[in-house]
Amino acid sequence: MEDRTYTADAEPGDSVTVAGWVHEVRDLGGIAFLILRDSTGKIQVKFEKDEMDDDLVETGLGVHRESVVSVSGDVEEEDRAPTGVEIVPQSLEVISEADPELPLDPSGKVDAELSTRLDNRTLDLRKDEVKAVFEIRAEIQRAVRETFRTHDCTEINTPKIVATGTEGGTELFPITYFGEEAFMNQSPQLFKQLIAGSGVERVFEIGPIFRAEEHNTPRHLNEATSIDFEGAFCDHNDAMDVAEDVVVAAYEAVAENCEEQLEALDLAAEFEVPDADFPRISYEEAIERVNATGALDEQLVWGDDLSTEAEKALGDDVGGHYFVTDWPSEVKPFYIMDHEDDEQLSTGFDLMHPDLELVSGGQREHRYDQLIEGFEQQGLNPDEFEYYTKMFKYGMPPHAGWGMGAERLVMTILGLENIREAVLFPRDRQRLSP
Ligand code: AMO
Repeated sequence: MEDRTYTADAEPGDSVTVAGWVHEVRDLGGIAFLILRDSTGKIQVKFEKDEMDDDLVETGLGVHRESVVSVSGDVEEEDRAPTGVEIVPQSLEVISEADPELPLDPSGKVDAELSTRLDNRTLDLRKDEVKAVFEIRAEIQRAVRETFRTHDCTEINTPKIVATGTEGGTELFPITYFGEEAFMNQSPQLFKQLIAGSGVERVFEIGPIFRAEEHNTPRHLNEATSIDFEGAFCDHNDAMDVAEDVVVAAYEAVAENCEEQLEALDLAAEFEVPDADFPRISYEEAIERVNATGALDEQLVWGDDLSTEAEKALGDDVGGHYFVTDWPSEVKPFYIMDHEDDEQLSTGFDLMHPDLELVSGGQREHRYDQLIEGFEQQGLNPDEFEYYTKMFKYGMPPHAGWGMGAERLVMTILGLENIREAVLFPRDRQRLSP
């Protein structure tokens, strides 16, 4: 829109045209106010009924909340106005009139259920504290990208329609691809490895992953955003160092650049950047610590995966961010390498905060014969993965990497109770639109 001024830039003495949404109309009798909101803030428009054109007053005060209007007028200093300035209007145009019956109250005075909010995301995002989550998410993604660059990583984009899954056959969404069965990709896992082995060496991707999870929980989505790292000539310890850097950089960026958003979320006073050097606890120690808490009915034994209850007990015991390392080989996927001196132990690791899994990764099996063996041990047919395995015959360096859920990162940074709060349009068991 030509010659439009953002409300935050309106200075006393200026003649401006502002445009945005009608936040509120307050009629006090002889004087009335229309509060106009745009992406930069709010401004008060003053109507002195006796001194103004009747049509202008009638249009300005008759307009429904959340209608889109533009107002032209003079900006004046006014100490009593919420932002210290107000506009004395000369003209007002109703660009898009809103229905007086709103499905939710964007002023936030009336609470709405999460499902109502998600059904009406456009209106929901008009609330400062909701908009703040997505502005922070954008800042986190910016900081993550920049941190990867400091680690010499190249950003890549890999296919989301694939012929095979990698993270266990039960969680795949099948689709029809020109008459043949295909799947939505669960992870860029195999592609990022193929690129790390190409000579590009260090790569990252921020993109969608699709999981046909049976769970309908506050921590699972059926479409999530995965932040993936893969580095040639890296081992699992190097990969953990990169994960730690990315997480700390995300917190730092929020602390430095999102003060206003933290205020809107009422988090400004308590927000803390975690110290790097997250503890690295072995799986063996983790199960001993869980057992020692006495929180579980049955003691964990070597080889058990950590259940939600076990993760909760461990999170309560350790607190903050910590890695669980040296998992039993059998609970980790075929592409994770075992320790050289102990085949029962893998180089796989998870990063937890404090009972939510944020990251999983490890060093990869880059030796062709061992890789094929791994497929067979996991009951997978290596022939179906020939496009992947054959590249291990042409010079594959040792490499390591990880995947981090972007929504889980936002969720833990902001202490959100439900992962859906961190997604504009979540996909879950009940929700396929909007
Ligand atoms: P994994 O399956 O553990 O590992 O996924 C990595 C991270 O992605 C996030 N995540 C999810 N977030 C929300 N909803 C889901 N349904 C969901 N599933 C996963 C979690 C999890 O820690 N290929 C490996 C990674 C690697 O080794 O590089 C993988 O996908 O935060």
